Amino acid sequence: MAVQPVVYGQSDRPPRGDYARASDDYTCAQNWASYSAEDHDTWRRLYARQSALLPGLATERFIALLPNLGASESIPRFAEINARLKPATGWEIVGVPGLIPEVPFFTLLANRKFPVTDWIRSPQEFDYVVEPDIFHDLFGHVPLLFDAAYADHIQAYGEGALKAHRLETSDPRCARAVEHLSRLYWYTIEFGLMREAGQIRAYGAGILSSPGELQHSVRSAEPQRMDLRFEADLLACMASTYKIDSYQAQYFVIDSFQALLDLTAPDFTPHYQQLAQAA
Ligand code: HBI
Ligand code: FE
Repeated sequence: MAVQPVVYGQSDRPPRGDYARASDDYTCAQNWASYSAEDHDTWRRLYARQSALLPGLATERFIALLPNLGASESIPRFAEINARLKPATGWEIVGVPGLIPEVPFFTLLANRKFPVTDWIRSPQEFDYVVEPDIFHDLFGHVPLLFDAAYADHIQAYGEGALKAHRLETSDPRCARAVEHLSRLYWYTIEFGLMREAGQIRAYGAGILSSPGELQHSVRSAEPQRMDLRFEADLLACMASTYKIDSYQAQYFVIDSFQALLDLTAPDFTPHYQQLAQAA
């Protein structure tokens, strides 16, 4: 079935990926032979620049797990990563042509399948690419899938997001539940900070894959940094809008992945009802 292309947030631009080759669940096999020498060189340069910036800015846990990607001189093969990832936390990465609709995205996460865009940015986009490419997804998201608590949280997010989608379509008191929950994803999995040995460190994929935001989010005096510890913090996070094309004005700081898993374990229905009333 030729799937409908979807681009998150930017409806006026054709999507980069070739959605015609994706299957019903939006996944497509990684065609490793199709990468050019220029593609591999872009990966090598992105990996070298970003990994040199990590010490003192990224969480030690991320730095320790990064070598699980295997290749730094060329684009990793998904099958080789999966040979290590599946036994570690039961996850596997699957190729996708780019951003996919919410319910297929949540369904993959709920089944411990992490969607990884299979194309890489052009050399001209070295410093910034509008849609997440393979470097953002592999370098930013995949190393922490080797951490048990983080891996459990991401699956719980997928299951919770499918529930939020059911709730917002069946219960008017839970209006915009998916949007509210997506903000939690944004402020943790994409742009989250963690307190580690009393220091602020980054674990969000959007920060870890960005040369500028890694420094800004951890060192700059500008942004607000709020604790994400208690239910009130969770509601504040889910009530906070975000920007997709500039540094965040605020960040949320967790104490550990286990603490995030515990904080988000209870039923979110009351949170959705409270947020729908407040808006
Ligand atoms: N699709 N491939 C891909 N990767 C994402 O990170 C992604 C997506 N679709 C939707 C989405 N993220 C977020 O908007 C969800 O929180 C809804
Ligand atoms: Fe991402």
